[in-house]
Amino acid sequence: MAANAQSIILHQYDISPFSEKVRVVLGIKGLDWFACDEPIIMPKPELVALTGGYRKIPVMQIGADIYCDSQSIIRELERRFPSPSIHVGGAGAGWTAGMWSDRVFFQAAVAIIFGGGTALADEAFIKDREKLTGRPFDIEAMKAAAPLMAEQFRAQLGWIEEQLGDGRSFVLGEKPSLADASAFYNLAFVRWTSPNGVKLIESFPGVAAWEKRVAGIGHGNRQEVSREDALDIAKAATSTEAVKADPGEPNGLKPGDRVSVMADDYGRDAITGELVSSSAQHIAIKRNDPRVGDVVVHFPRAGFFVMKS
Ligand SMILES: N[C@@H](CCC(=O)N[C@@H](CS)C(=O)NCC(=O)O)C(=O)O
Repeated sequence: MAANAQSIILHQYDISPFSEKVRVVLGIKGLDWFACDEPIIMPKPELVALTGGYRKIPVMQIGADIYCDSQSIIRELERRFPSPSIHVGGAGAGWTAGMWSDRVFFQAAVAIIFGGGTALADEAFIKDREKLTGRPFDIEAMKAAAPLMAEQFRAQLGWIEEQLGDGRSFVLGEKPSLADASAFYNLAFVRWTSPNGVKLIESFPGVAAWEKRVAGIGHGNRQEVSREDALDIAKAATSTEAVKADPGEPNGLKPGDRVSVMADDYGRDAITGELVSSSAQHIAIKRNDPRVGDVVVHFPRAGFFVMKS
């Protein structure tokens, strides 16, 4: 069946580690979804038409609702498709594991991969990532730091090994959860790109066995959709997000306000629109683009700044 306004469309690329986190969640839930492959470097005109300037991967589209950042995507998948849940023993542990993996563990994995030399880092890629982070992508410095970062990566693999030490199958118990998807994707990234990193992973037998179990979950049922078709679906659809004020909003923001939203780490492009709904964990803003018409773009709150504009 072709993709339509109800389909899950994941704007992604295959060697994107954050996409792998979402793909494992799609696997845990056994969902049907469409992969819409995006370029690894800018320009990404179709993606930016949907998001209003957010360029990172992954982004999920369902009709005219556009979810930026893996946190926002997974939160929405859990809301729309609650069973089986990606939470085991309470949601906080999964989100907290996500924040650890996305920041500290990811930085150690990146240092191992690029400090060890990888074909991924050609000139165009390096220039693109310098623009993304606003900092030099200094391969020589990464090579010099690689031994130190190997210690960091190993120490964190060791935490996973300790967590699995009582013989459990998955990080939080007998069922796979967001904590597994989060801990796993950095290992997948290392496996795709870094033979030295793989040796570190395999020095932990419990981690290596768990990694195989998580890989065995799969990615649900994947089909492909083109970027043009994804844009046509957005243009023809209407957002399903209801207007909702948050009485606890700390800065008095309310529906109808014009706001800008930006990531607090890298890729800090501000996306501007009209606030539709917000809570402690999400903000949804409406914007218009000639190619896709009215869309509602969703972001997490943790890791993002919202400013009145
Ligand atoms: N906090 C974001 C991070 C996403 C991220 O850094 N994605 C990488 C690829 S996995 C990226 O977009 N790199 C730049 C690019 O692909 O243009 C999330 O959780 O989705």
